[in-house]
Amino acid sequence: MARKNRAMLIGSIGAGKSTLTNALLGREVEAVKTQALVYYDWIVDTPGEYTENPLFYKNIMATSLEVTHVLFLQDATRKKTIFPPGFSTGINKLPIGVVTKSDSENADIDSAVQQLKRVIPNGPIVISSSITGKGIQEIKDLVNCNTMLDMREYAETKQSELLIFV
Ligand SMILES: Nc1nc2c(ncn2[C@@H]2O[C@H](COP(=O)(O)OP(=O)(O)OP(=O)(O)O)[C@@H](O)[C@H]2O)c(=O)[nH]1
Ligand SMILES: [Mg+2]
Repeated sequence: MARKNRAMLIGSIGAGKSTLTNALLGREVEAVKTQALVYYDWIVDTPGEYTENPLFYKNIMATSLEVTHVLFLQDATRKKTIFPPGFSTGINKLPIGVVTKSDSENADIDSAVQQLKRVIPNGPIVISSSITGKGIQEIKDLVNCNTMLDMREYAETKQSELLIFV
């Protein structure tokens, strides 16, 4: 499918960025540790170090200029978020919050959603699993939206429990 919109994935080491990249693109390979920026079709996958170490924030900002959307991944099995509060407001691109690993028996989805609401004061949040495929279509559809209003209308029309609009 031809896409003009592009997404950059950010989040902690092991949050599931590369596994989600594969799920979004239908690639049947196992993710290995990401060492540098990787460009696949309409996705830019980043190393978790970019989000964990503020010294790399300038790289996130510079790379965001190449995309239309930034996906903020929060691992549902992690108690804490490594994103600073309001982080999405410092990046002038359409934000999408993504809760990853919702399939895990250790997942605390409500807590992950609460964490993301603090990171993304305005925007959609999708509850996902790259293993079961939950939320994958919703993420693709949101990346096809061109404005915050489009994303909001999509979330309202979809009426899915996997999709929250803050
Ligand atoms: N249960 C479950 N495990 C997942 C899911 N997505 C990723 N994982 C596991 O989480 C681990 C890390 O996944 P990666 O995709 O490599 O994480 P990453 O964010 O790319 O990590 P870095 O490249 O180091 O920043 C792997 O063992 C994956 O199998 C998921 O949806 N459910
Ligand atoms: Mg990776």
